[in-house]
Amino acid sequence: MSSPNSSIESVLVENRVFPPSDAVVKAARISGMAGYEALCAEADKDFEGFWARLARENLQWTKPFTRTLDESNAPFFQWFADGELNASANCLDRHIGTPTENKTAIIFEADDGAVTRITYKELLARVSQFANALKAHGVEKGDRVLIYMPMTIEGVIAMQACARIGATHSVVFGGFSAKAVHERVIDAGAVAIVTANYQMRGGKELPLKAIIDEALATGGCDTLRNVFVYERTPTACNMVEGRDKTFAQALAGQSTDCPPVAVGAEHPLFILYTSGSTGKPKGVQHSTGGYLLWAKLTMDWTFDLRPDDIFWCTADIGWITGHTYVTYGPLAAGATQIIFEGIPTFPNAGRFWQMIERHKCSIFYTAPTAIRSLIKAAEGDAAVHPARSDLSSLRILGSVGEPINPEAWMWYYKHVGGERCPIVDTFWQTETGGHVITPLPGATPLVPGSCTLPLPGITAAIVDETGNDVANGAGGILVIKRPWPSMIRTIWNDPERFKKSYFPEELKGYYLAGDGAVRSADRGYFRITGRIDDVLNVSGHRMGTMEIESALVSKTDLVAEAAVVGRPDDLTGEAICAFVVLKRSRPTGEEAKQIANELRNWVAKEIGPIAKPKDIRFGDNLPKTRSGKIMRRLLRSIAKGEAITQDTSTLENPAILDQLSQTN
Ligand code: 6R9
Repeated sequence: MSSPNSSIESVLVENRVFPPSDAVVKAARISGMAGYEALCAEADKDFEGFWARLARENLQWTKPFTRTLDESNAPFFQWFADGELNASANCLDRHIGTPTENKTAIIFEADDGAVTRITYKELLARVSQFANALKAHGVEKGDRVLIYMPMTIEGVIAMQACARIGATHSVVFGGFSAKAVHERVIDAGAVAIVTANYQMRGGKELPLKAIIDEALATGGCDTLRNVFVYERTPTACNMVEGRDKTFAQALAGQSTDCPPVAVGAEHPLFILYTSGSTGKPKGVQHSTGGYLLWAKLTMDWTFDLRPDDIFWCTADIGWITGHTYVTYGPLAAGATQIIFEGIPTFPNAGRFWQMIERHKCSIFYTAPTAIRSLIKAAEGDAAVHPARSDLSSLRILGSVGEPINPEAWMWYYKHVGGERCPIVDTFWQTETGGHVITPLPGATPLVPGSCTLPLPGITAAIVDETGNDVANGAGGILVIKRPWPSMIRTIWNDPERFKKSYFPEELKGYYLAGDGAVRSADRGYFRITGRIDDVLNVSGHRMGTMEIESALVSKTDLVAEAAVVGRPDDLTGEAICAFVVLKRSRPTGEEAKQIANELRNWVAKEIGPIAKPKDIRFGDNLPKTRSGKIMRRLLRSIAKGEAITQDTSTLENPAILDQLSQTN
């Protein structure tokens, strides 16, 4: 863990404050700071009673729980453990027999603009039918199913169908490589894969099934029996006899009625792989009860959801944001939501704004990186400026994935929200399951660039390296002191790594988020200053530096050694910069460019295109201490183009710094 203070150099003083209007406060579910404080006080006074009340009010239990929190095997906390429920029943069946049953659950807009709508009742029928297809192919409660799907209604159906029969899904983002899929099939011990022949993005037809074929051809996937292929486009794909079935084949003759399987509250609803500070991605395991409670509750709290809202979270189901705020939260809350297959810049960079107008979106939730790229596009071309679209349906805006810089915040507030819509800057992680630090739209005065205050019951704090609280205004390590219902339960197959990564002994048993943060001196508001471990955040996507390094050095014919660091980037937040020592002499000029390209493509093949380094620099060696440790702090300075001011006296080979400063 590097010193959090290094990332707090740019402490900005932000004086602008945007309190919610009286009308917004009055209409809100959690109304004003008094409403927020009342919930915090309730959690303070009776922590378990607070969560028990909310779990009873927000979820339908087939067997009520009698015990709220079990801390006896900390940090493997258990919530509502003797209760039973089904997540899919809590998202779908609960609405049947209520006016919501005929409400539109999903408005799907395809890449080419075609729109499909599906009601709750229809969605339940389709989820049930697919669940029956899974069962007919031997998928059982407790089995793992890997999902590699485009953003479609069928992606949500696949996830919900797994939940319905108690199978644990593991969604892999459609941009990940065959190698990444292969590793995840093996680590999760998946018995089935749900995929599509192709996906449509920006007018292009991109293969998905071919990547699955490549992954499975690698061998070693002994648990895998079936591959289900949704035919997204009419183009044929390779089908393996006995193993592969199209959706049409699998669904033929299956009933649209499938009773949900009750599972214990701690039953793993899903595993989602995310990057950590070692080369191997971590399978973050989430529960059913606590996770679902959070998904539902934060729809109500953070988004102040109302029955007539049209909710749109632009995240892909391959990320945690797509799990909680596409597949589970909106459905559990009975919302109408928009799902978009394509990309924000096709057919032009006004697509998001045009879609908000077209579907009368009222709550819009996206990532700073998307906002920044759309600002750039709008500034260059008035035709794609949000002012060209009628955005009056909007009432709340959200941001997630990385810190939002105050300039982007102000633009979002002004040009998208018409200075009328609160922005909820939601801080959370794959591991937290849902929002943990965020403004509440009808309560919290907003400060650009700050995620403001923890949700009620979330004991977020900033501490030093020994776990002691630091004063407001001083930077430190972000922790959460007490467990909460939707927290990560373990790392699949690696409980030791779970303990070490998230509950290091020196931090008194607190949950370590892995981010640095600072609280403002006046309001005590949190501002996230970035990761303090070897995790990068590029366009809101998490990537481990070690993961990229391992990919580079796995090109054994060429690469001897590699070190990867992040550097700030105006558009993507952070950019990946790789320093590489080749097994041959150091290339320069055209040759260096060519090899750099070859290595970029190699990384895309090993991990996925999102992991491609932006800069690759070659050296005869890397800057190392006499004991052989790579001095990453120096590399970070070089990547930023800064003059080296650090002490280089322990450096074995100072001449190397000049070499590495040269770009290709
Ligand atoms: C939900 C999600 C988690 C990391 C997290 C932090 C960064 C997310 C943020 C934010 C500042 C916000 N992050 N939201 N930083 N402000 N509102 O993104 O999960 O992919 O696991 O990433 O993203 O660094 O630790 P995940």
